[in-house]
Amino acid sequence: MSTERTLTIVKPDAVAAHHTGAILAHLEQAGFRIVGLRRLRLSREQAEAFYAVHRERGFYQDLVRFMTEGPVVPVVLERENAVAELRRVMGATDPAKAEPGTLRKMYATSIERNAIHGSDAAETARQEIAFFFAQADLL
Ligand code: 3AN
Repeated sequence: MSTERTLTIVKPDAVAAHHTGAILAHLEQAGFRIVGLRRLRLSREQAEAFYAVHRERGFYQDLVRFMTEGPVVPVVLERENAVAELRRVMGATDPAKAEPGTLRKMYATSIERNAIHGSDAAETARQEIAFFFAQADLL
């Protein structure tokens, strides 16, 4: 398995709770290299576009409201098998179902306010990285 990149976002709940540093430290200790990092507040249009795949789901508008309520920290991560490894370290979408020691078990408070995003496949990762970062900013 060769080196791969994926996108994580420290979500507004975890940023507001001052968990950004702990989450990034956990990811670095899990073998990820940080190759791009920003801090920004998503506009409604940006959040709708980022989550367009969930447009038809009942939770879509709530999700957009949550993701725009405060700053987020999008981060590009690199390691072998990065997409799958991030999903493993993050834990299940619903923190009640997340394994002990996973980031969502530690920091999520509900299925919506679940602390961290992780790309779900290599192609999604490419699109999501391009959503936030210019190639020249990934070092
Ligand atoms: P994941 O973030 O684990 O890939 P997705 O892609 O199914 O999960 O969902 C994207 C985001 O939508 C989740 N991180 C969560 O914030 C929200 N979400 C997913 N399912 C629900 C649900 N049943 N109710 C409320 N919010 C949800």
